[in-house]
Amino acid sequence: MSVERTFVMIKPDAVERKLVGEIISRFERKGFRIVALKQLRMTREQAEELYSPHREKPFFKDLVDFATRGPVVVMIVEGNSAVDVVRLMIGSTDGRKAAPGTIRGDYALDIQENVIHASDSRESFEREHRIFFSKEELA
Ligand code: FUP
Repeated sequence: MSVERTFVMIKPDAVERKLVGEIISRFERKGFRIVALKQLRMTREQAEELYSPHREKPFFKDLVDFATRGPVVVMIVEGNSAVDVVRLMIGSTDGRKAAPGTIRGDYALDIQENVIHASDSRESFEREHRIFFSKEELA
């Protein structure tokens, strides 16, 4: 087991629905440490960089519109195997197919408005967290 970090973003739909506390609680109760946390409104440039692997997909513009329509909460979460364990906790991309007990399985019914994002690899974490956090913020 290795202690590592992952990047998590609570999306505008979940902030609108006042699910922020509930979602952060799940990570804390699991045993993760919240290393850094803030609420902000993403710029289009930040959203385009976050979703840059999907730049050529037909849903890219819609996704950026959605991600920038209101505030999001971004955080860095730390603990044993954080990348893989947090991905298990958030569930499958499509809320209709995500297993009950996962965050998307419990709170989402849509593939785009699916409540939460988490890095899918250590490489993604390295790229994604730098969009929102400076070195000084990673205490
Ligand atoms: P995930 O890693 O589970 O967030 O899913 P992906 O990296 O496959 O997709 C990134 C985001 O694109 C998802 F959160 C939702 C969005 N998406 C769509 O809006 N439409 C699609 O058909 C597929 C993904």
